[in-house]
Amino acid sequence: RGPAPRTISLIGAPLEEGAGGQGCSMGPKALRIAGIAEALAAIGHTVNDLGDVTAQYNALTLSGRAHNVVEVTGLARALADAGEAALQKGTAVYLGGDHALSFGSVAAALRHAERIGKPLHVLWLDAHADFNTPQTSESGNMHGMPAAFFCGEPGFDGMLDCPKLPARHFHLVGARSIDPAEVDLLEARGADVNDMAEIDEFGIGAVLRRILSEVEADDALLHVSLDVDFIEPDLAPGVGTTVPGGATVREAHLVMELINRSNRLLSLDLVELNPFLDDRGKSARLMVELAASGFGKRIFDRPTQPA
Ligand code: 4U7
Ligand code: MN
Ligand code: MN
Ligand code: MN
Repeated sequence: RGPAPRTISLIGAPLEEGAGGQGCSMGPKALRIAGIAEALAAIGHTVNDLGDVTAQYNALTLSGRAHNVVEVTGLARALADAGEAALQKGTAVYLGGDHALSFGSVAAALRHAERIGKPLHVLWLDAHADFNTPQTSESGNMHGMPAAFFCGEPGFDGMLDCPKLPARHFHLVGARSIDPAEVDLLEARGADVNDMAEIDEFGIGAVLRRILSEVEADDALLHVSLDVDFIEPDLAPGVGTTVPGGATVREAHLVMELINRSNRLLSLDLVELNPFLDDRGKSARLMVELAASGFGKRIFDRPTQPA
């Protein structure tokens, strides 16, 4: 007996202009080769792969430091529209692409939640907070900015339209590399920051149960954003921004299994996979396994590896 069947749309977002180096544009293809559609279908879900979105570029400049704002905005707008349409039919899984695609995927979730009159919470599984603005960013890389955007920080005028997420609905888990300006902003706005020390102290299950109980109490929908660098670099090397001290395979699985049990998942980002840096598809396959756990694949369904 599996989970209740869902209609899941896979939407490729081959964005790499938000990251500091190239390679994330190959992420959607690598996730498809690693079997994302097959893994979700095997659980009993109906899976429609909508292919990759096509960006429409328009002139735009932001003041401060923000590289490739035209490319990021073009992709994010197309993704927000495609995602919004997909959410009317069920669940969306975004195949990244660097983390700047979440400007679009979270915009879609916020528009959908507003339309059906429910609050949204966002679970951000990441070594980083991605809470910089063009004014605070040292790197200018827009994959470090989406959370500041959708929580309503200034500096993103003209990019795309969506309702704002209250910062207390932004739940960061796995953090271990936050810039000083981000620390101040997160604190000032009341975001829910759960760093690796808290995971070590209380266990990731306790942290997730507390977050999911807040989602339940709000009768809210949940968008989950999974950055490859949430995981320990040796276990998931296919990412450009590794930080030691990440989640283990079992911790990451438990998070996804608890998300499945919560039955609140609206949409999921699989982001920052850089196949150019990966070790024989290892990180791509792990991301697919984690996504499957989020949609009800059970722990005793795992294959035994041949010697
Ligand atoms: B990722 C950084 F300075 N904070 O803004 C920045 F440390 O999507 C990193 O989480 C951002 O991988 C990392 O450039 C973005 C840096
Ligand atoms: Mn990130
Ligand atoms: Mn990160
Ligand atoms: Mn990264």
